[in-house]
Amino acid sequence: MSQAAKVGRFMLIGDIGAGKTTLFNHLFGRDEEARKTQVMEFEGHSGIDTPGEYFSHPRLYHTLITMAADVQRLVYVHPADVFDCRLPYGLLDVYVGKAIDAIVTKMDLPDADLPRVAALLRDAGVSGQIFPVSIHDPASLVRVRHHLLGLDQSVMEQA
Ligand SMILES: Nc1nc2c(ncn2[C@@H]2O[C@H](COP(=O)(O)OP(=O)(O)OP(=O)(O)O)[C@@H](O)[C@H]2O)c(=O)[nH]1
Ligand SMILES: [Mg+2]
Repeated sequence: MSQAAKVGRFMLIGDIGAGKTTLFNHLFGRDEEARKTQVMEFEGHSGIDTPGEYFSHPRLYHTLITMAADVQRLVYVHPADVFDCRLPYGLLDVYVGKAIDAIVTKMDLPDADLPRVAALLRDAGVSGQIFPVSIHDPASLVRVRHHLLGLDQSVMEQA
């Protein structure tokens, strides 16, 4: 069984510019600058990256909700320097009984405030793990990769 099959598929959701694609590219070892995401992007059976518009425009929520039903892990991506959170109403209902994880991006920014953002995320219904990351901190990305892809450090180094 592949690693992806063992850990299940994840889907990144979050506002425009939260850092989803940057993270997605790093997770899959792509050293390229993120361009604006226009459509759902699939990485095999492991992961789905979504455009921020699906999250920020209520008329597009149904697309996220439909897709969320078909993934094992929902991962909410939120920047460390943004102190409001608008998780779409109903999105979490699809996930009753399942953990929803969060990734707090841009921890390198001067206004980053992890405790404040973590409290916000818990209030919004994030029940699973919260991972602080920065693209400038490779160790933070290793932890997330391990969690989402089930890959350990040695596998990464070989890749
Ligand atoms: N300083 C800093 N900037 C970051 C980090 N991660 C992402 N960014 C920047 O944030 C901006 C937006 O990143 P994207 O990955 O395109 O954001 P997105 O969530 O995919 O946005 P949409 O595709 O519009 O939904 C880019 O300029 C990234 O370089 C980080 O860890 N630190
Ligand atoms: Mg994107």
